[in-house]
Parts: sequence; C-alpha cells; structure tokens
Amino acid sequence: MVTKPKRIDILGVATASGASVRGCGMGPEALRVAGLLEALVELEHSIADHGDLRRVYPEISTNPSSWRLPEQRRADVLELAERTSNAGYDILSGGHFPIFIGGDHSIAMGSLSAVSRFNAEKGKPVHVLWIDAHADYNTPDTSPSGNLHGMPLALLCGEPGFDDNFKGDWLGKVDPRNVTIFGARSIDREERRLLQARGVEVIDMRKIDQTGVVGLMQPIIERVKAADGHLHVSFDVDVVDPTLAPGGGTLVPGGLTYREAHLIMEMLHDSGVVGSLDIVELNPFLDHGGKSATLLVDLVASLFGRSVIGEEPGPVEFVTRE
Ligand code: B3U
Ligand code: MN
Ligand code: MN
Repeated sequence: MVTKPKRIDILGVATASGASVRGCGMGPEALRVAGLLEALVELEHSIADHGDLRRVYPEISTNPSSWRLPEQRRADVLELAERTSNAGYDILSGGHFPIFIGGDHSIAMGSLSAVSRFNAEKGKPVHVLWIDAHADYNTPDTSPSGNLHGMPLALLCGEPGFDDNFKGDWLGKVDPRNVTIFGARSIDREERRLLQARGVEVIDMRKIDQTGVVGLMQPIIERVKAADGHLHVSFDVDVVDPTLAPGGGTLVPGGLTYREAHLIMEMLHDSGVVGSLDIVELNPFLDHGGKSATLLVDLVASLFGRSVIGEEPGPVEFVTRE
C-alpha cells in the first residue's frame, strides 16, 4: 500500500512528574539525538519540531523519599496536560499528524484530550491502542503507588475517584469500549476489576504468544475502519522486552520481540487509520547507550512507512522548531 507523505508535527513533553523515577523528562531530546526527525524526513514526510513543553519549578525538594512532593507532581502533570492539549489541538486543526514525545505516560491526558476534542467536532469516533506492559487504568483509590503515569487511561475513560484537582478537558473523553491495551503483563488486582467492568479489551502477552500479532491486530484495525474512526496509538517503551529496551523506569520481563513490535507498526502503517501517536516512558538515564531510543526511532519509522522493499525516498520539505 502506498500512503502519501504526511506533514508530521513533533511535540515534546519533557516531564517525569507522573513517574516514580526521574529521567524520562530527557526522553524527547534522546529521541531527537537518536534521529527521529531524520528518519521521518528520509521517508519523504515533512516535519515541524515544536520543541518541548516543560515546567520550570524553582523550589528544591527537601523530602528524602521523593524528588518532588506528590501534590507538586500532580500540579506539574495537570499544567502540562492543559498545555499539551492546546498545542495538540492546534496541530490537528492545521491538518497535521501530531507525535507527542514524552515524558512519562501521564502526557497522554493532554494528547488524548486534544485528539478527542478535535474529532468530536468532526463527529469522528476516537479509538485508542494502548501498547504497554501496564494498563495504566488505576484510580487514586486503586493505585498501589500513587504515581499518575499508572492512571491516565482511567481518567480519560471517566472512572470515578479523581477529585476536583483533576478537572479538565480530559475527564471521560475516551469511551472505554473503544480502547485496546496491547502487550499487557502487569495489571494490579483492582485495576483488572475496573477493566473488566468497563469492557476494555486487554490483549496480554499470553494471547500474543498463542495467536500472534497479525490475528490480533487485524480485528482492531477492522473495527476502526468500520467506524470510520481516528486511531490514537499510545506506545510505552516498556511494552518491548527489557533486553531490547532497557531504558524504562518500570520494566517487566517477557515483552514484545523486535519483530513483533515492528510488525505491529507496519500493520498500523498499512491500515491508514492512525491519526496521532504518543511515544512515552523512555528514560535515557537508564538506557544503555541509546539502545532503546534507537529502537523507538526505528519503530516510528515502521509506522510511517519504512519497509525493506519500499520505494526510493524523494525530495522533502524540512521545517524546524516553529
Ligand atoms: N500499575 C502500577 C505500575 C505502573 C503502571 N504504569 C507504570 N507502572 N509505568 C502503578 O503504579 O499504577
Ligand atoms: Mn504506560
Ligand atoms: Mn508501562
């Protein structure tokens, strides 16, 4: 299948405030150093890099058990979600494809807020493919850690338990029946109960072992096509096996192989239904010499059309840092 080159807008959200360990705030720059823009340009896409959203905080934590207090981290997450939502909405309104590069997975509050606002105006349903070792479907009541990167999907799906501090254009913006979690292998007990009650589709590693990526991805893609929907892909680096992608803060053994991860991206490319993308949780401080960053760039390239027998790349327009 030949798909037209796209105008792709990159938005970094440089934060680790949703995570338990620091470092993934450096993720956007590591992805650039690993050649994200160049890989997309080589595929004939034109690129605009909007740089990074970040929060400047003058106060230094004196809390020995946490790098920033939980309420400070929550304030960071919410402020960045609002800014991400507005910037993402502008990108989509310009007719461009946004790639949100994190940052921890809490940045999906802002990205999916933008995606759902934009598509609601068009009457287009939003489907979400959450490619992750975790389900990120905890609420403040069910979370064992209190870390917000374990909660964005629950918040977006309108789970109760988020108090007024969490108010914003993300609450309840995603229909849980349009969500598929792919690659899961670490789900908390109460979290699993919520997922089952809401009808969220969870494809765990066992299903992937037994059925294979192709048979599992096809119905997901078909469903989006049948609904004429917009598919948002939210890719957490920890879905890949830690031997291949060690640069994450909450690694779980038994993840996707190199070929499985690429095949998912290649199938998504061919489907033509993907309209927005998050790449999250890359922690360059924990990575081994850029191994995970490089893998992520290659996976993004597969999503945007890289193939061994592909056509020769042609001339490109290159737009940097607006
Ligand atoms: N479910 C656990 C662990 C976790 C979720 N997402 C990440 N880790 N990255 C939690 O803290 O909610
Ligand atoms: Mn995640
Ligand atoms: Mn994860």
